[in-house]
Amino acid sequence: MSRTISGKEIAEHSSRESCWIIVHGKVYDVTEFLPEHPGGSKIILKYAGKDATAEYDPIHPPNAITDNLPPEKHLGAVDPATVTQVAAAPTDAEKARLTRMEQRPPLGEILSLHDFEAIAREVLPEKAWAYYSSAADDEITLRENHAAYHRVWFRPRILRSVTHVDWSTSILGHASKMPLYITATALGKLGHPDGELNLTRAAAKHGVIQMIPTLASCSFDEIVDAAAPGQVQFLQLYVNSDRAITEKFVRHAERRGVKALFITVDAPQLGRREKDMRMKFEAEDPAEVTDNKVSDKVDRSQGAARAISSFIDTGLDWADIPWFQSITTMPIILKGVQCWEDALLAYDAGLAGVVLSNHGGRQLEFSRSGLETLVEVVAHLKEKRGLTFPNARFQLFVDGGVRRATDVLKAIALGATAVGVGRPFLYAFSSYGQDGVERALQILNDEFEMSMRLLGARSIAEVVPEMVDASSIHQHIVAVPSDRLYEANYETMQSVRLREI
Ligand code: 173
Repeated sequence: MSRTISGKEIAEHSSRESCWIIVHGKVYDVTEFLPEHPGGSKIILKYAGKDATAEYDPIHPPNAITDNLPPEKHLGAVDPATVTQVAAAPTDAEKARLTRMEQRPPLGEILSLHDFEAIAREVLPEKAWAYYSSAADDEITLRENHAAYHRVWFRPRILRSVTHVDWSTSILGHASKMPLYITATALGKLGHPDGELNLTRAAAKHGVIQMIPTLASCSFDEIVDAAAPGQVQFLQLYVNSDRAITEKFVRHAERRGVKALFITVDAPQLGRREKDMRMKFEAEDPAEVTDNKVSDKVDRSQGAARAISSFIDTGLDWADIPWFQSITTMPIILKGVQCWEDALLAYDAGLAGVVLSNHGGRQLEFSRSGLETLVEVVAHLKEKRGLTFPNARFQLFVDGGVRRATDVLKAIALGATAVGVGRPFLYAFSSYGQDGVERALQILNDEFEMSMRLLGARSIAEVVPEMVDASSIHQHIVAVPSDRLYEANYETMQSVRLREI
């Protein structure tokens, strides 16, 4: 029974006892849903009796509210004549940000993936930058992910007639123009209104594969619908404690043509990302924050990510693997393996591969880089099972810290089938939309052409272990030369800010 409801009536329902909110012009009674909201009730109560659309959009797929609330809680449409749109006046900081956005350099001046990161830091909304760039604890693993690539050096070959070089490859049996894929990252709309669709569209144009995140801002179906005919997409899966939800999602994904299932296994609980956590804390009601007594109630554990991660099953276990194999025929890959022992278990369980990853340094601090793990996995799987890599039956992937085609080629030489790239594409679309992602892919493409020639490799098959010296890979303390990521992009960790009085 849909009716038109006045802003005045909605505003009367602004408490825990009766809580209505407006999302996209529709009015919902969320009173009973408050305790169930994965992000906690407090954030909803902040918008009780008001329009919550702007807060809702980046964090939820469009159908989240309609799927979760029973139809009788869908009260009707708001009468637009009765609500004065009190668009909050932009703060000075926001005005300055919008000016910086206007001042972005033209895309043609962007020469490397580092450049996107430097620009993103200037132009992203504060919350988006905090969420995307943050990593666990002291962000040592975040830095190590990139630094590990500095410890592998090339042994190029010469006089090999490199007029024609081809860096295309096959990932889990699917053609890819480059030995990399766009890996899953959550909450794309924090950075850009089109969110993950920027990635889908750019991936189609450049013939690379996108891994769809469980926690995308766009709905799964929107992302699949945006794909070009024949475009290959993989799915990253966070396993829900309610296995019926996971089963439905996986079956649906397979029906919709997704080609592989990457189960995230390194995030039973989210790491402490203090940059993200502080952001949320600072965004709380100032009255709560400034009153020391009340401030104890402020939940500091809730960054953008932690707020929506409570559904993830902490009980996930090796014993669950056969169940996944029973509900899908998609190849299954574990994402977040960090030692050879687990890679071996994955192989023995009949899985299609592993992503050697520490989740972009966002989970366990002092996890080693995927690149370092790759070296030990290749050695031990050879010793224990006689496997050689790359291997079509059991594929190794690496992600974290990749910024250059040379980084990718090092991982390929050491046995990876392909490498995942995440943040650089987030920074590219947050700063320039789809065009930014296309530019990033073009830059990588140009870097591949040059690097293959200089390496003396005419095809990916010719990028062999002998082309790299990885003898220092396990050396964690090395003299690192000056590095733009350290000096230009990374901030020092924020410390406590004194209150203004
Ligand atoms: O790294 C992340 O931020 C992430 O994977 C995540 C997990 C749960 C909710 C949102 C993001």
